[in-house]
Amino acid sequence: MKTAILELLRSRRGQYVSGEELSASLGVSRTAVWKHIQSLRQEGYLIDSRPNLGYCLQKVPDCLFPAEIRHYLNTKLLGREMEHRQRVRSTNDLAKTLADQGAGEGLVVLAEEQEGGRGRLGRHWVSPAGVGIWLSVVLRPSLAPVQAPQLTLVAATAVAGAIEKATGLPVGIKWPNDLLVQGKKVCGILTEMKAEIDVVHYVVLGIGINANLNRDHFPVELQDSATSLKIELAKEVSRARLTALVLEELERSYLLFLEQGLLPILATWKGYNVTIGRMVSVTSGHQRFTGRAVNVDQSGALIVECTDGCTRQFHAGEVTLKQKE
Ligand code: BT5
Repeated sequence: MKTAILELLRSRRGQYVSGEELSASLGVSRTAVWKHIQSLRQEGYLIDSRPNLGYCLQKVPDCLFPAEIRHYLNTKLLGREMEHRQRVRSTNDLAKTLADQGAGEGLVVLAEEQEGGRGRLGRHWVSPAGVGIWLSVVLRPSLAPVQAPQLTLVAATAVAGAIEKATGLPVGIKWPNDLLVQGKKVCGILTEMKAEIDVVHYVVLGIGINANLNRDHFPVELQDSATSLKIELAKEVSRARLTALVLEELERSYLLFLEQGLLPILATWKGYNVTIGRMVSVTSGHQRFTGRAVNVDQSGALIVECTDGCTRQFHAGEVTLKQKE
């Protein structure tokens, strides 16, 4: 009902809609309308009310409420169901709990703040309140578990496209899961799955986008390596609009991947590549290799011609780009 009231006010933005009209067209009492208006105000919607005129929506908050995202969203699968929280430990953790309880493919979990946002290998992901896009998507692809990491490349390509469309900023992808703007990390992706030897039960794709963070939201040690869209654009972005765009691009890339495999995704991925052709060092397990990254193959693995003369294939790992020669 609250969403219906919001939509009606939104469709007449800047105009006053009488309590009488709201209650008649939605089939609830005027007291109920008033209670929902109060609740919307508590969520940050600026709604003016005037005697004899009614209610007027003046400002919507910049938040990740499902109603705000749906307003822009044009998907069939992703975001049909959404769970929003003000604060969670990690959206990936909540998404996994919900997936364990049977959540369907396409569920999106969003949070304004993460207290225990995670990167790969248990690393911390800085996720302050009200300024980032911290979300996780539940997928149930019929894939072999070894193919699941390919979804990281699918997601990276989709998010890079969404950010470029929304902001015009040039985005680079550092294999496998970092999105960079001006060489600094603006987004990270964490792909986790529940699987048995030969079957994936579900994949949770966690996406963290530094949308409106200021420099001082980052701890000092990250201030030279991390950035946000706001820092790069010198203005804020609409998080709800960007989230909708991310989900649309992700759905398109995911369905293409399921239908045609990684090849068409890789073609787009290569347009964002900042890894191939560069001298890199790759940490994989406890080992570290140095060499020239020469390709990403059809399985999504990074191929490196190492300085010891061996060509190696990495399915996972941490890549550091060396200074350009
Ligand atoms: C990642 O790991 O880049 C994956 C980040 C995924 C975050 C999303 S948010 C929604 C979902 N829920 C979660 O709990 N996680 C996902 P990795 O490649 O391991 O990079 C982690 C490293 O990036 C850290 O060790 C820091 O050096 C750096 N870092 C941490 N927070 C950052 C931030 N907000 N922006 C840029 N760099 C950051």
